[in-house]
Amino acid sequence: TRELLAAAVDLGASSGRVVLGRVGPDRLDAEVVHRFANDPSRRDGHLRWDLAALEAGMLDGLAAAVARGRSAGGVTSAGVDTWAVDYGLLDPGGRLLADPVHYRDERTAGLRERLRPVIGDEEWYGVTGLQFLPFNTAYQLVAEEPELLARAEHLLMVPDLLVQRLTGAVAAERTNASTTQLYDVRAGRWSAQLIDALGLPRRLFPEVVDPGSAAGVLLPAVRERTGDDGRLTVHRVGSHDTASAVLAVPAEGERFAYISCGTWSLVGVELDAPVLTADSLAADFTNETGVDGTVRYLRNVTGMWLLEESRRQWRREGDAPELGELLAAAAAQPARRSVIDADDPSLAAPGDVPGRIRELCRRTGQEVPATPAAVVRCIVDSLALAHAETLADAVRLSGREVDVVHVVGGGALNALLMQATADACGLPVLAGPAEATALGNLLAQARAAGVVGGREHARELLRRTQRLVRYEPRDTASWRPLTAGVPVAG
Ligand code: LRH
Repeated sequence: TRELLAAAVDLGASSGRVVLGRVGPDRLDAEVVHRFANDPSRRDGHLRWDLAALEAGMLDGLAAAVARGRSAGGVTSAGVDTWAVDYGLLDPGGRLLADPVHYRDERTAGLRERLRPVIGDEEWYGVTGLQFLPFNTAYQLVAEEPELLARAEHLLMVPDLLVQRLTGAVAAERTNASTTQLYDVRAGRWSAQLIDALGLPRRLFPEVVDPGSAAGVLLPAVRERTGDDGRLTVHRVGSHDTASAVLAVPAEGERFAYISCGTWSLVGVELDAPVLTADSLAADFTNETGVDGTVRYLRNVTGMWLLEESRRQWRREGDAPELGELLAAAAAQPARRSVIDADDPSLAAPGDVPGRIRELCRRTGQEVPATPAAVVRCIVDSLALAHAETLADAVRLSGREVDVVHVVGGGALNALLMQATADACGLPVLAGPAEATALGNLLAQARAAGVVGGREHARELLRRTQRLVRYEPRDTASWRPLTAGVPVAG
């Protein structure tokens, strides 16, 4: 039988990994061969990603994958996925003009309101179907330094930038282009109308290409650095990490919801066509493009960011409990003592998240969590509630009925959060795989190689090969009153 040996480069907001995958008609094995930190920092007035460091991590990882794969027949394919929305600008020689600015930078503050008279909400939503996240690419471009825009020949999203470093190819992978708020979701191309309305140069936006297409072989210098002998081809995958994650949801049929639970919790359903109704706009649901042109109908919930950033704060304060320890201590705390709006804007920027959570509890007249364990309990309960409310909205707005909630991503390993989510949703949760983004990345490559068939086949393969944990809803009734009465900050 045919098998594919492929590398998935998968970058998250706080770390990156390169996974060596072996995919065949009856197997899907993935091994992390390299992990590296992703440490954005403030430079030249903005919070920025360090692209050179990410590129170095990617190259080290590819070298490790190539070395490891040599005895097994050789790595013949690679793909790159990262978070969405962020981009870099290239000069006509293909050089990066500045490190990409992080979506959590404050440069887009207030832009949604300022741009309303230029492009109305209905018009914008009608074309793109995209939720109005404060950091959408369109807002970032309006906030961009005019001098850089004038010098730029092309804009590339972060995964496309990394593919350009590997192959020299310049193109916009479709799933990630759909997160820019400049992409026409029904026509399946850049919206010249929106680009012109914002006064952006049309030349910036390269050809849109599909997951599964070949980007090219490695540049000579990259070949040398990674040890590839010329056999490896870089393929486009669902380069938006969430597109890759949802491809790797091990669902059967269509009566399912998913939560891609990492730094963000992306909560929704998979549809064939976008929902562009006034109710959907009012609920700020998004219609992102998936692999195969599916629609990810979802809303962003502030996910494990709250836990990640709290732990960074505790480390800064010199008190750094292990994650396992923290969760065990949180499990021993009384449930739902204090529940906050996880999506409160005050929690979005890096900094003292535990302090801000305490402030929200104080403002809403709830018990103020005094210890890290109590803060973590508050985070878990608040996320479970946000999961349930968003899921109910997704079902109501799309008309899609669901029997099960699939949770993929690192959060699937958090048993406390999974049980609370099952309880709050009143539905069984099927948790796993945790490495869904990397697996979805590999599966898109396996399809390009003809080793895996359609989406159904990919998911069936996942069900056969991945270990899933089932959480039955237990303590559902006590969530109901809270759902109606959760104190809204303000
Ligand atoms: C998750 C994610 C999400 C986007 C956000 C910027 O990693 O890609 O889908 O909304 O990051």
